[in-house]
Amino acid sequence: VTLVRREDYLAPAYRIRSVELCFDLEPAKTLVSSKLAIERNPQAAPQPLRLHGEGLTLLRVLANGESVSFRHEDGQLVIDHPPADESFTLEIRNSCCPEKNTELSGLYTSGSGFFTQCEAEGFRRITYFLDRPDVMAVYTVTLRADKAKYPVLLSNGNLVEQGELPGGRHFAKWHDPFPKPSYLFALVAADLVAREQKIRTRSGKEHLLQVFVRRGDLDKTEHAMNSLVASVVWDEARFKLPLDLERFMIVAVEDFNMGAMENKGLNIFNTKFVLASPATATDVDFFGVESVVAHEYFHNWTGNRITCRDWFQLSLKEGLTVYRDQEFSMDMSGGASARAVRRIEDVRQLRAAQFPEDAGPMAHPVRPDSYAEINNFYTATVYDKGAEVVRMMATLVGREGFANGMSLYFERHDGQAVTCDDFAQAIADANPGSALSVRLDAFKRWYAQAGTPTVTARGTYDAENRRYTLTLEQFCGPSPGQPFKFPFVIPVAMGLVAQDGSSLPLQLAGEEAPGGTSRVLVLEHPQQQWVFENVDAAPVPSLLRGFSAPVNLDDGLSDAERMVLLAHDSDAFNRWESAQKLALSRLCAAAQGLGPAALDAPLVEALRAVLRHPALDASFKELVLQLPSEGYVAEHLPVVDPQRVHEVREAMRAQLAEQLHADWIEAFERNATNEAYAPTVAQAGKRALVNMALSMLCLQSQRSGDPVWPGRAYQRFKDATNMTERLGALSALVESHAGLAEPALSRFHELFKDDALVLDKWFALQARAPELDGRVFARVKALLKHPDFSLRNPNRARSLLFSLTMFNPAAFHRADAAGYVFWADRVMDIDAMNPQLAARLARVMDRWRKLAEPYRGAAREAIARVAAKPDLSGDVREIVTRALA
Ligand code: HT7
Ligand code: ZN
Repeated sequence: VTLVRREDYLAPAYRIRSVELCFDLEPAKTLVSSKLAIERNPQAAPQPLRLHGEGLTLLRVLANGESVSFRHEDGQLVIDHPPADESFTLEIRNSCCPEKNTELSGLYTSGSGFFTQCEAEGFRRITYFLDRPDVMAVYTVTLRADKAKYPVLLSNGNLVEQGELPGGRHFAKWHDPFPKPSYLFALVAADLVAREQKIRTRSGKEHLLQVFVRRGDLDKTEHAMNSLVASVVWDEARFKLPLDLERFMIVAVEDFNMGAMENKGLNIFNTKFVLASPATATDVDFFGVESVVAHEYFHNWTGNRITCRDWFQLSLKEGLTVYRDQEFSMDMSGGASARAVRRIEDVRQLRAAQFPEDAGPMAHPVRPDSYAEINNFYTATVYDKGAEVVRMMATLVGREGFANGMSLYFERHDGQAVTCDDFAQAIADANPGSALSVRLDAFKRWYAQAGTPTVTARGTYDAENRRYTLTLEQFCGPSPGQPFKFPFVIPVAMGLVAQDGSSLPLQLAGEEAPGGTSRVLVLEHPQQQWVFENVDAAPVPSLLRGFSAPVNLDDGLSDAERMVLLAHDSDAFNRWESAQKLALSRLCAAAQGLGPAALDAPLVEALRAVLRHPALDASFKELVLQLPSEGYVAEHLPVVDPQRVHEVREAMRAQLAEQLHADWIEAFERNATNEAYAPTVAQAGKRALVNMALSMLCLQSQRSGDPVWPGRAYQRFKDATNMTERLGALSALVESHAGLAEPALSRFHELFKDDALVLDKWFALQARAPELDGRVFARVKALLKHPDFSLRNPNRARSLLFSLTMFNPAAFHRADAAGYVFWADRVMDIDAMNPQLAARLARVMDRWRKLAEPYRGAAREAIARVAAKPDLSGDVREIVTRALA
C-alpha cells in the first residue's frame, strides 16, 4: 500500500488557467478533445509536465500547435520538454468508454444517459489533466450527441450556444465563468425533463432553478425544489451568501456511489435524495432530500467558491458544510423541541458511525496525515466529527461571532484553494479575545488528533458554604500512529438542576452575580475545577448540554439523579441522554451476565411517564422510548457477543411491549392522524410514534398469540395513504414475524415493482428484520438471487448487503461464520465492478477485534481471505490491511 502524505504537499509546478473541452458522446467510445492554457509556476523548479490520466486511450498531443514527445509513467502522461514559454497551450485528444465504467467515477452511463462523477479523482478518467483541487481553471465545454437519445445536454455554468449537427446529432456549448478545480466539473447527456422555478435574490437578480429527472418522475420533484429555494433563502439570511449563478441545476441519476455531488451549478444527485412523493417516500426520505439538497447547495460557497488546497483538507468543505446543513435543518424544523430532536438525531448518527470509527483501525484525525486511496477518507470523521469541530468553534465565539468569522473567511479567501488552518484562523481573527482565539493552537488539536476523549465529571456539595465544586478531567487513549494525546479544548455547556427540577442560577467563585442558568465551561487541561457559589442544596449537574463536544461523558450520576434529569432538565438533549444512559447501563450489565435481562420497575415507570406525558412532542417521546441500538451497546462492552446483546435487547423490548401495552394503544390512537400529508417535524413525529406503537403491539401479539394487532397492522398497510404509514405497518408485521408479513410483502412488491427506490425499501426491510432461527440470513441469501436484485446498482446493493451487515448484527454475526463467508464473497464480487462501494462494505468488519470467540477468529479469517486476493483494488486493500494490522 503506497501512502500519500500531507507533509509532502508541494504547490503545482504548472497551472491550468482555462480549458476548452469537446465531447463526442457515444457509450462505447467517447472522444474527448481538450485545449489547455497552461502557465508555469515561477516559484517551482523547472521540471517535466505530468498530467494525471487513468484508463484512457491517448490519440494525440500538441504543444503550441506542434507535436511534442511524451511518455507514460506511474499512471501519468509525462511531457519532459514542454515549450519553454511562461505560458503555452496543450491540445490533447483521447477516448474513454463510458458504458464499461462500472466504477461510477469519471464519465459513465446510467440507464440511457451519460453522467459524470469527478470528486475526488474522477476527472483523470475522462481526460489528461492536473487533477488536483489547487489547480483552478475556467471551463468551456461543448457536448455533441445523438439528439433523439440525449435531448438534454448539460454542463457547468451558462449555456452559450446550441444547435443541430448532421446525422441526427446536436450540440450544446457551456461556459462556466468561475475558475474551478477539476473535481467540480460535470456533464450530463440524457433524456430528462425539468421542474423549473425562477427566484429573485436580495440583490434583485433573477435566477433559474431546475431539477432534472427521468420522464415520469416530475411529480416527485416538488419537495427537492422547495428545499432548494429554502436553502437559497436561508444562506442569504444567515450568512449573507447569495446564489452567484444565473442557473442552478440538479440532476437525478439512479446509479451513484454516494448521496450527491456539488459540481458548480450542476449538482448531480442520487435519485434517493431528489425523488419524494408521499406515496413513495417516508418522512425520513423527505428529510433526507431536504438536507442533501441544502448540503450540496451550501457547498457552492463552502467548497466551490473557497475550495480545498489538497484532499487532506477535505473537512474544510465537508465538516463546515455538514455543520451548515445541520443548522439549516434545525432552523427549518420549528420550535425548540423540534430542534432538539434534530440534534439528537445528528448525535445518534455521530455515535453510531464516527465514534466506532475513531476507536477502530480506520481511526484518523479530522485532517488525516496520510491515505492510500482518498475515496476511503470520505468518512464520518471528516464529515460528522468535522461538523462538530466547527460547531465547537461557533460555541466558543457565539452565533454572531461565527457569522463574522465566516465573513472574514470569504473576504480573505474567496476564489482560493485553502487549508483548515486558514478557516480556523479567520474565525479566531474575527473574534479577538474570544474563548477560541486565546487558545487557537490547542483548539486545532481537534484537527490533528484522532480518538474520542472521555470527560469524567465529579461534583461535591458543601452544604455549610452553599458551594458546589465540579471537577472535570479529560483523557484520550491512543489511536493508530498516535500513542499519546495532548489535551483537547472542550466546551462543556452545562447547568445545575435542583432536586425539584428547577434550573439553578450559576455563579462562579469570584463573580459578582449569577450568569444565567446555562453556561459554557472550557476544559483545556487534563483536570480542572469550577466552584459555584450560593447553591442552596445539592444539585444534579446537567453536563454537555446539546452535546457541546464530541466526547464520551462519564458523569458518575446515580440512577436517581438521572431520573431527575429525565423528568426535568430544561435541556431536551440531556433529558433524552439520561434515558439512554439508564437503559444502556441495564443492557450492558445484562449482556455481560452482571444483571437481569430486564428493565427495573422505576425505569419502566419513568419511560411510561414520558410516553404518557401531556406536553412532550411525539417525536421526542419516540426517541426516548427507543432502546440504544445493538451496535451502540456493543461499543460500550469490552468484549462483544452479538447474539447475547440481541437476546438481551429483544427481551427488554418485549418487556416494554408487554408492560406498556395500554400506553402503546393510547399512543397509537391518540397520534394517528388524518391530516393531509406534510413532511413536517410535527406530523413526522406523530407518525414515528404511531409506527413504534404498532410495532410494540404486534410484538406483544406475537408473544400472546392475539391476532388483533397484526390484523390491524395489515389493514393499515393496505389502506395507508402515505409511505411512512405503509412501511411502518409492514415493518411491524415483518419485525414481529407475523403470519401476515408474507402476504403483505408480496402485495408491496406487486404494488411497487416498478419503483426502484421503493423496491430498495422492500429489500432493506427484509434484511433488517430481527433474526429468528437463521431465517433472516437465509432470506437475504435467497434475495441475492431475486430477479430484481443487482450488485451493480449501489442503492440496491446497499439495501440488501449493508442492511444485513451494518444494521442487523444478530443475523450477520453467526456462530457458524456463514455471515462472514457471505460478506467476504460479496466484497470480492463488488470489488471487481466498483471498488469504492466494495471498500464501504469492507468497513463493516472494522470492529472485529472486539468480538468474542468464535466470532473473532472467524472474522479474522474472512478478512484475511479478502486480503489474500491478488487482484484486489487499492480501495479494499487499504481497508483490510488496516483491519488486520
Ligand atoms: N462532495 C461530495 C463527495 C462525493 C464523492 C466522493 C467520492 C466518490 C463519489 C462521490 N460522490 C460525491 C458529496 C458531498 O459531500 O456533498
Ligand atoms: Zn459535502
